[in-house]
Amino acid sequence: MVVLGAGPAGLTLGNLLQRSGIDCVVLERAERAHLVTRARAGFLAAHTVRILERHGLAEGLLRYGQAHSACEFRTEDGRFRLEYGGLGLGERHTVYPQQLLVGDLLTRFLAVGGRVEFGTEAVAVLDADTGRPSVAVREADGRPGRWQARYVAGCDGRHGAARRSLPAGAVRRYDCDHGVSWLGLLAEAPPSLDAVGYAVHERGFAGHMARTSEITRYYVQCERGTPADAWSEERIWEELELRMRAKEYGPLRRGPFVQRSVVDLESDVLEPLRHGALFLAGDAAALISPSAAKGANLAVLEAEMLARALTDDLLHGDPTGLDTYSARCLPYIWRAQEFSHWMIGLLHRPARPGADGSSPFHDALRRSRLASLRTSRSRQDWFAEHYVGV
Ligand code: RFL
Repeated sequence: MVVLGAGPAGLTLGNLLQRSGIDCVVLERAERAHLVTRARAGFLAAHTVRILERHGLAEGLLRYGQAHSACEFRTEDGRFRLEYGGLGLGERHTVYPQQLLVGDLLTRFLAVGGRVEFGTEAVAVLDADTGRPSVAVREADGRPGRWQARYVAGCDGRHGAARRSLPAGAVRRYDCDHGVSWLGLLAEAPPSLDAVGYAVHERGFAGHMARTSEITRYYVQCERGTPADAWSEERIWEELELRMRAKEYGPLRRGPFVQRSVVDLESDVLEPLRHGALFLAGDAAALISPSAAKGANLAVLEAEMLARALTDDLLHGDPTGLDTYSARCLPYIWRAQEFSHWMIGLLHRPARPGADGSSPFHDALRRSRLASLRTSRSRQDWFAEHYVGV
């Protein structure tokens, strides 16, 4: 079994296969040091924690992760707080930086005899529609190489080789560009509030999310095409304080920004998540905008489903799970996409003044959507269930 990519999807899958006694190698383009320092996600759903716990992969996050169960909306109509841990299914997030989770998964995988080829870039998946697929790679020393396997798992993200290797017409891609961009920042500063902060402002969205007691993620909506280094630190803090209405609700705790990137909010889903012997999981299967923190959670869910299906096939000769893998994953993916899309509409003023959907009418709809979330208990329960659930 060859797994492309050592992110949450590939490493969860690798761990589960290796423990079932299925020989597998993970091919990873990056070096190990890069993997375990690459900050991305942080909010893990209760279901994700249960999966990782079930397979003995949750030690680090249970020890160091922080339970999180509230969010605060700040808008032109005032602020309100949702204690979502007491709503819906009564579940909470565990905040645990993705790079720490990846580091834990990697350590466990290597400890059970798993093999990761770092610095090895998959170039193409070949002959996926035959019984003898292979992966053409560029080895760490630059030389070409080839790996043969019974099955290949494409867990190498949206720009990986798995997607590129799909022949035209083999899968259908549903995609959406939400027309919104965020400047994503990691500040070396303690969180400023004990909740996720979502600010809707006429100048654009701003977000606050705890990562650890010393690191906080912030987002500032920016114009499409803005370079990540376009704004000075001072300007970013001023913009954040303005949009988060710090004068009314309290100052932000400042610190240097240790990472910046611009994220264009885009989503897509491939259907089906299989082409012959090539299976897709995680961002390679479906890209989801970070507006509702679903990507890493879906990656772990799909990895568990794929691991079970591969185990049934390879150890027990039962291909049913592989045959139904795509159809079983897609409802979860679409449900997460629908909620993320709804969140984008909740948090942003219409993106392109004058373009379709950017009318005062739509702005008023957004305010009404926030008002019903503020006042309707059934709406709050619905929100909580989808916000923490997968
Ligand atoms: P990853 O993590 O991108 O890992 C893919 C791996 O494949 C490697 N790779 C290759 N290796 C070999 N050959 C090739 N040709 C290769 N091409 C790529 C890469 O080096 C990499 O190591 O995909 P995976 O495993 O599917 O996991 C998906 C998640 O990483 C992603 O969905 C989340 O980070 C999304 N996301 C969030 N998800 C959450 O569940 N909760 C959050 O709070 C959350 N916050 C976020 C996020 C994503 C963000 N960005 C980067 C847009 C916050 C941000 C800013």
